Amino acid sequence: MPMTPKRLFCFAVYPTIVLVVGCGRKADGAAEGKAHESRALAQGPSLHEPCLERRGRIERSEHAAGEFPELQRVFELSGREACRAIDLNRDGRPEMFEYFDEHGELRRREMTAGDSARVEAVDFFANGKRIRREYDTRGVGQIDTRDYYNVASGERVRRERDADGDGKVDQWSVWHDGKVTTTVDRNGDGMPEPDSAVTTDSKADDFVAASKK
Ligand SMILES: [Ca+2]
Ligand SMILES: [Ca+2]
Repeated sequence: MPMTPKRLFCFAVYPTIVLVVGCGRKADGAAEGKAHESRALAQGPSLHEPCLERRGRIERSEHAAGEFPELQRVFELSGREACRAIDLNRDGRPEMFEYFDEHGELRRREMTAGDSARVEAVDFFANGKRIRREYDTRGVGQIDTRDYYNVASGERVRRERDADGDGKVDQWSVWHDGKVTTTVDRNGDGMPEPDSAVTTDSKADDFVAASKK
């Protein structure tokens, strides 16, 4: 399932809204640098890092109705919280996983896709600040898109994307002044064609389709 603006919104602002509105597909009305680098983005097959599968003590919180756990926190024997699984839409299954480093700082956040357990986006953090987001926009268990963030401002600054899924970057986007400029590699030489540059409003987080070669 493609990443929609609504799902992206849920993912982006979850920490402040999760316990207020929830996110997901529930039908009850709940809110659901090196710019020209062409290295491979592939990973997988599973992008999920074990959380509930880990050895440790699991602490559950129950929501008001008492039917499903909203939050399952996994603690190591040392007492440190290793990760947590969050059921955003209260359908009994977690849509989000968060992982913490030895200092208790958030280091990784996964978001699953719709009705499946497949991970479709992963945020990476350093000292609690997001530095990168990776997407599996094709739903095949491989990262095809990476966004990079300005740590100080929290704003996204650039994107590398393998739109045709051959493992090589073929699109480069740069955010600037509320706009985003994207260039593409049409001829497969690993470099963007200068006349391919397109600048659009950056409000919508649409993924640019692959160019024909
Ligand atoms: Ca759920
Ligand atoms: Ca490619």
